[in-house]
Amino acid sequence: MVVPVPARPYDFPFDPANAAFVIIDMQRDFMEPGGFGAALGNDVSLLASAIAPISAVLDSCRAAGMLVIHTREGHRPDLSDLPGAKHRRGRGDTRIGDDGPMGRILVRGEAGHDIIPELAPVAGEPVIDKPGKGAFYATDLETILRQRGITQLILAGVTTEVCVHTTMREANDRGFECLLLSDGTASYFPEFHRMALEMACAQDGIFGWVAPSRDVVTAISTYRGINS
Ligand code: C5J
Repeated sequence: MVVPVPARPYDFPFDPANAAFVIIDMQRDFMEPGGFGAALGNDVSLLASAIAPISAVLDSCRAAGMLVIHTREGHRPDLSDLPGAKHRRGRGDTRIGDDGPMGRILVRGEAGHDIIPELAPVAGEPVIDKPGKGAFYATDLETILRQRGITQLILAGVTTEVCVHTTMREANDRGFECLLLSDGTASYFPEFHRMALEMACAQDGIFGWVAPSRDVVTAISTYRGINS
């Protein structure tokens, strides 16, 4: 059943039964001081605006029984999945694998790698650990989505122009319809955030759709009302 969501560049033909909410990298390493984002010289407070919109959509999706997927960017403790080309970039004092206030930077199992408590996964929600920016690269995300018959992705998380965009582009080439939450994504660079949203829906939706969280929440409520 399709519940249209007002979106750019035109209404998104939302089909909640075949959609997943994919929350990208809402990890302490990006959101809090002392993690990977801060090590690269960023003001991490700029990402906080995404938390409440994501939380609102997350509550709706859970209530509607939709598939929710969380991703985390990070590496094995022995860094065997960390390409030198990635390791060498970012020439600050602290790099991936180094010790920081939340444990080793961007390493699986460390406190900084955890998803922030406000958006913590619950039982049954797959958590995809990814070594790259895109959530499809070197993960089983596509298998999980295909097994569930998912054809549409509602994408949220950080950062808009890096991991969210990379994942949207990978998903687009795999035939998934993607909607980006305009307020449930954020960047350390507000201008990049704005342009990343523009890029997604330019050219009549070259990569997909963009809509605010409230319109997705309303659509999910409508869907629940029809199906109750
Ligand atoms: C970055 C991400 N920005 N999750 N990762 O390095 O966007």
